[in-house]
Amino acid sequence: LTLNSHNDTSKESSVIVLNQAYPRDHYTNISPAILTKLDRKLHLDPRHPLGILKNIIYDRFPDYARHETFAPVVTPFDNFDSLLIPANHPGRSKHDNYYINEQTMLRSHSSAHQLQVLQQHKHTQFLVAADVYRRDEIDASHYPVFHQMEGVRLMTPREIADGTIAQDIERMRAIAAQSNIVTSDDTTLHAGNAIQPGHSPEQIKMVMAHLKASLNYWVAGIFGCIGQLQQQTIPVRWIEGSFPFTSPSWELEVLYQGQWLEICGCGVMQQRILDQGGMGDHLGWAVGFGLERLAMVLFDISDIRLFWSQDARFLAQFEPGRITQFQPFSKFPPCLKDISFWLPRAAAGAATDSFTPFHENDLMDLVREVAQDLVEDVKLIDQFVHPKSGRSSRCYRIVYRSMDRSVTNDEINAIQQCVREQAVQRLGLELR
Ligand code: FA5
Ligand code: MG
Repeated sequence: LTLNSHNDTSKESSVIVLNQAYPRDHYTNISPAILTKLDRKLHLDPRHPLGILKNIIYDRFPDYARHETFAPVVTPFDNFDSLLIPANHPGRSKHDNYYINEQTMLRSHSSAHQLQVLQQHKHTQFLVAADVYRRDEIDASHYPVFHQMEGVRLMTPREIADGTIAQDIERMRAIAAQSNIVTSDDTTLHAGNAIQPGHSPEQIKMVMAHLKASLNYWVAGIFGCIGQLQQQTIPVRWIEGSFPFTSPSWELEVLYQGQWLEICGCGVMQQRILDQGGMGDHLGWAVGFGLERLAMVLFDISDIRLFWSQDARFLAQFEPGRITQFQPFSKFPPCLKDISFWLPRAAAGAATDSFTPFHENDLMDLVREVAQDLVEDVKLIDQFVHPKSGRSSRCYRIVYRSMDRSVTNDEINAIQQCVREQAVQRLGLELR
């Protein structure tokens, strides 16, 4: 275990990210485990399932400009303000994001590049593929690094009026209609998911129709061929959503193997963003796809950690341009360990049920850092409040399992011991 090196680096006054030194401050929470992911760039490998899926999306939208090498280091302005995300929005929290320092962070979504591309390139249609970073829970479908593809399509009022856009919609609809996806075409909008003041309802109807036709066309391209193989239809539904940077907004879900799978968020771009990007004479839509969740069902990959595997038994199974089913190599036995602790005491004088500084993602990140990819799942299994002291107790079950070998009990005991020590030192937890 190399946790000592972590203790040392966290005391240094700067942190090195992609060969550049940044001063640490009270915001710094980027961990050494995350730093090792920054140069993997899985989406740039055409033989990797994420690169294969990315290229399939590219092929479906051949006229869109492509950006896929923007550095993941951005400012909170890029990630939030440029998208009209308000200063007090909970999504900015240190608990949910990796900050290098107060002025610098790892992007949490590919939307962080929308404004920059508009301003610098003036593209009217573009895609941005990116690795994105979020502090989150630990299980088979969550990983602190994942990949997104942003899509943006702008159009002028003239193109809307003269039939250019209508023609494009018809072209895509005709092709999607030949596939076996079944999509709801409900365009009712509820209160709070409104057309922006200043947009004419007739124009927005066309922007929305183009957005839906484009995404249905794309989903038909991927799921349609799989459905044909299996002789079944693929239901797709549009759920109203909410994003500060689009209005109206939706999320697109696909029914696959009995589950509705959320594959993207999307909507009509806020006109203020287009104005700031120097493209205010256009209207537009934007979409953000999550690549992992889609790749997991398409390629039959059951654990999100596998994408990071450097084992040839994983990597050698895929070939550029093709969606093929992953044949899992044997599953190795898990090793379960529980950790029970009292939460830090509430500040003196505060009510007993008052806010305590413990945040679950701090524990998740700590376990990831110590155990790296040996941790498969962390779940809260018990909690109670002591009737006399009023203190809160929690118990989490940690499932350790390697994807490519058997682990020894001694090895896991050492990791668990390290998790326990770090939980005391860094999170102020009192072990039970
Ligand atoms: C966004 O990130 C918005 N930027 C999407 C967007 C773009 C909306 C443009 C409007 C216009 P969200 O947090 O819901 O939204 O993530 C988008 C997609 O990323 C989800 O649909 C899901 O497929 C994927 N995703 C989100 N969180 C995770 C996660 N922890 N692990 C894997 N995939 C995730
Ligand atoms: Mg969402």
